[in-house]
Amino acid sequence: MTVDLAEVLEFAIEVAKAAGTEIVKGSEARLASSAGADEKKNTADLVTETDQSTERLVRKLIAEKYPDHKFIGEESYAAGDIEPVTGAPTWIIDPIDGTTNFVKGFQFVCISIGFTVDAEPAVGVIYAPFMGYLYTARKGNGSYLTTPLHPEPRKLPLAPPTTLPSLRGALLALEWGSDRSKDVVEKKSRSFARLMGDPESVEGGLMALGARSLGSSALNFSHVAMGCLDAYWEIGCWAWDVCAGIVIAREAGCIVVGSSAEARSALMLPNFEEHVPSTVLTGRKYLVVRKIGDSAEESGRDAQIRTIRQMYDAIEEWDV
Ligand code: LIP
Repeated sequence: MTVDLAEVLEFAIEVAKAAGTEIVKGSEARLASSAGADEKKNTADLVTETDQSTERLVRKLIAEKYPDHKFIGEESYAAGDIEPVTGAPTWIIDPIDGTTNFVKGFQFVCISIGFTVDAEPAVGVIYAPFMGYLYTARKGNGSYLTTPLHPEPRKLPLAPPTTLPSLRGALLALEWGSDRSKDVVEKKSRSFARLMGDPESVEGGLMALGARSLGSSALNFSHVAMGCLDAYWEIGCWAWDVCAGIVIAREAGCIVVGSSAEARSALMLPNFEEHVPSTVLTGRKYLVVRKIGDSAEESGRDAQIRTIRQMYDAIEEWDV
């Protein structure tokens, strides 16, 4: 099946806008009725009627336009419709990424629409309707952002990439996620402590400049693509949380890798991005580092690889 990726992107933007309208409408209805949210896995993993209605809308629009394409969505998966990622053209959707934010009325909420060909993310659209931020990317064609303040698409990253000589200058995205079991919370806490801690008193401390938790994996990827976050690490996300973000980040010159073991073996290869196993999309472990500028001491690409190594030296992983 041949796929016109430019057409897919245009259509994905239309779908994202329709989904955005549904999300805003859902939010207004919630505020008027003070509706609650249902728990999925536990009290830190929520779903609302708007997650479900938005996914139904998106799924219907895609099925009408591309009846032969496969569909993987967070809420369809939760309802037992479990499709694996194969080589077929596939839409991978999170109707609301940032459901906790949605429930609380915190603005970092988006629809994330990814599209894969040969199991590789090829098109990504992320639309944050409360902020009016629209991120778009197509493999090989760069990634772009439009906002209410700048309605003309701007190429990402938004400014020429600066150097990043050490983690001390890095603003990181780190999330608590929804798995709060003892082993996971302890490994995460120790990892956070090393990334953020002062080496004078924290063993292995890298003392990063700061950390943010936007509460949306897709928006964390997008902010690294913009260049305003330096890196984002999380374990536990699903393909629908990251598919669109992977395209947007890679097209903005970021490096996206999976687990530490995968990243370390891939980094040994000369053109490693071509060799990064396609399990990155579904591997549940993600590290993304922004495009970095060249310095007199090292190329931007070497600085990205060094940053990945430094972060993975500080991080303790676990099996999901
Ligand atoms: C969320 C992610 C977030 C992660 C949460 C959750 P949801 O997605 O985007 O980064 O920390 O565990 O997976 O549930 O809002 O679609």
